[in-house]
This record gives sequence, C-alpha cells and structure tokens, in this order.
Amino acid sequence: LNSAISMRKYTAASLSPTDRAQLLRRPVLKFDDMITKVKPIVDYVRTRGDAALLELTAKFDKARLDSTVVFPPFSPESMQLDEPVRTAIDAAYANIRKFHEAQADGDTLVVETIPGVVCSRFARPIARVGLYVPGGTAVLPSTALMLGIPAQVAGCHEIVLATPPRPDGSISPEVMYVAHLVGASAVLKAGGAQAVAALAYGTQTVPKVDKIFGPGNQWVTAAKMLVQNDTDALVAIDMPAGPSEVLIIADRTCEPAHVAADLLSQAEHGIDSQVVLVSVNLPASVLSEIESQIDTQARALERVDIIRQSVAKSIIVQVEDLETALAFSNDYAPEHLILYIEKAAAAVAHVQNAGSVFVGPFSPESCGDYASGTNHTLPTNGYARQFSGVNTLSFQKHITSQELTADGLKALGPVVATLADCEGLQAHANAVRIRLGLI
Ligand code: HSO
Ligand code: ZN
Repeated sequence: LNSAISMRKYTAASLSPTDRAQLLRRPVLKFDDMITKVKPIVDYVRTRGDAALLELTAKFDKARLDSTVVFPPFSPESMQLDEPVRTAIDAAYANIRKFHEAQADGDTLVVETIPGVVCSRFARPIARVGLYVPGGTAVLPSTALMLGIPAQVAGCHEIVLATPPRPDGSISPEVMYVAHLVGASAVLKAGGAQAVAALAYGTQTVPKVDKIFGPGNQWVTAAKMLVQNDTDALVAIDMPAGPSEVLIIADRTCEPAHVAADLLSQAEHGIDSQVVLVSVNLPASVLSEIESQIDTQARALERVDIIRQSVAKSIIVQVEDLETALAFSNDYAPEHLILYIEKAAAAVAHVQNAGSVFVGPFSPESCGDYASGTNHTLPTNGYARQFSGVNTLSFQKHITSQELTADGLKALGPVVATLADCEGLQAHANAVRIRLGLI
C-alpha cells in the first residue's frame, strides 16, 4: 500500500503503431456477458411490474418499500437542505439552464427549394423521458441537474427521474430538490437494470417513457442497450456510456499541482476511470513534480483506494510538440479534454474529437461537472468521434413538412414521375400524374 500512486509513462516517438493503438484503447467492456445477465431482470420487471421492482430493490438496494414511485408535490421534508447547498444548487441550476435554453430549437426552418415547393423543419419535445441518476459510491444531484434541465427546457411533458433508494427507502434530499426544480413528474425509487426496464415498459405505477438518458454502471448500460433493441419497448437511449475519462494536454506553462488535481478529480470517480496526461515537451523536473503531486495529493483524499486503482491503469504520453499532442488526443477522442497550454484558445480550432473542452489554466473540469453551464453527460469510450454530449436537442426531435403550390407540382411532378417509373412504382407516378391531368 506504500507503493507510489503513479501512472505509466510512454514516449510517443518510440511507440510502434501497435503500441500506440493499444494506448488509445479503453479497457474492453464485455457486453455480451452483461446482456445475458440483465435479460432475466429486464424480463422479470416487464412481466411482473411493480412486484418485481419491489423485490429487486429489496435485494439489490436493501430497501423495503411500500411503493416505488413518488409523485409531486414532493414533501418539504424530503428535500430539506443546508442553506449553502441549496444556494449552490440554485446557482448551478441558473447557469446550466441559461446555456441549455440558448440551445433549444424553437424556430421553424423554411426553404423554398424551387418556386412553389416549400420544405420546412420544426422541433417538438420528446413527450416522455426517463432520467437515470446513479447511486452507488457517490450521490449525484449534479447528474439530476444535467439531465433534468435540458428536459425541462425542451418542454418534455413527463419527466421521470429514477435513482436507487438508500437502505431506509429514502432518496437523498439533494436529488429530490433537483427533481422539484426541474419539474419532475415522478421519482422512481429504483436503480440498475430494473429501473431501466420499468422506464422502458412502464409498470402499474411507473409511467413508460420514450427515451432513457443518463450514465450508469455496466448493468444500467447493458439494460439500456437491451431495451433499445426491443421493438415492443419502442424506446430510445441517449448514448452508450462507459467509464469517465479526461485527457490533459500540458506544456511548460502548466502548474504541476493543478495538473495533478485535475487528473485526480477524474480518477476518483471509479476504479475504471481513465486519466491521460499528454506532456508537450515538459522538462523532466516538471513532469516529476506532477508525478509527486499526484502521489501526495491522492494520499490525502478519502477516495484514495479508488484512485490507486484508476491511476495505475492511466498513462502519461510524452510528445515533442503541440501538433502531435492534438493528433493523439483526436485519436483518443476523450470525454473531457483540458488544454493546459500557452495558447489554449487557439488550439481549440484543432480539436476534432472530444466531448467537452476546458480551455486554459483557470478552467478545471470540475466547473463543467457541476456549475458553469455545459452538460457533463458526455460520450466516453472513444464515442466522442460520432456522438455529442447530452444537450437540449437530445430531448427534441425534428419533424419536416412540405407544401407545394399548383405551379410547384407542375414543375416538380415530371421529376417525381420519371423517378417513380424508373423504380417501377407506378402508383407513386400516378399520384402525381392524376393531379396534373395526365391520366
Ligand atoms: N465527471 C463526471 C461527472 C460528475 N463529476 C458528476 C462530478 N459529479 C462525468 O463526466
Ligand atoms: Zn467528475
């Protein structure tokens, strides 16, 4: 236990392509196994409803409940908070709301493609959404804010917040207070695959939802993937979630103690958290100061046992210049990217793949995790290549429409009829020709 808390160190220039590819990989998640394990749980809740939920919550969360759902108005006792905590939640709520309100798509897009042919697109809220707020080793009211606010701003009609209860059957007052702020229509006291199943299919008391959001452990993620593929559930999910991660690009302008603090803030999430430091030509003395700061700061943290394991799996990559650092980061596609470098703002233009970017010396990831305004539900596992983080548009869908005038149809009709003929779909062609008086 006295061994140093330290990351593995590599020099990019001396890595073979295979070694480099290996460093870019995340630990393999064995989803086939997980799907097999969650399937019986999901089926049980789908067929037995509330009775199954109560039984599984007693088994997994050690909580004996009379009912699984709490409806508003939530009792003041259930959301009693110390004043500083309430004030902090309110401040975070205001900033996150401001940023997510600006993202809402309220305008109809109208394009006249040719005279008389008008195509439009407009957004509507997804009516019923389920928000999964993990329990486990930390209470996460911040996740309730990050999922609840965009749902509220998008205008979702039903917001069901699911979170595992504590053994006494209660939900943390912080989470209850956020449920109240975001206008949750129900709080489901359940976690894991059973909560996901209840949201996907509904039970006697749990309202069925159209899309399920939120991070979670392997059980939750596997259950989300399973229900998404069930056409009976007719439910969507936000994204495939994996362990949290950060990549920091640091150059000689960095403060070693701050770099260490940022790495540890991500490493404390869980034993499978990934933290990566890309050193842009850091002098050996600076690098070793970062390493010793990691060790000393970590030892003073309550979650040192978690950190010991996540840091051991994490890496330092040494590169010669910023271009190589950014190329590595773009290939890694981190959930969070911290630019702790001289011209940080200018480097943002070269970021191709990342969930969220933290620019310059005064922008620790913690600010985005809690309160600056950006969302912390972000793509992990390299999915930042093709996924956006949760945002207001994640809670809306777009509908297109068109209106043609008689002249518009006269102009477009022959194009349509010709293409329909060429596909051998005569009825399609007829729908146009009959209107143009050609048949
Ligand atoms: N860094 C986490 C979010 C979080 N941090 C919640 C603190 N609380 C995943 O992006
Ligand atoms: Zn965090």
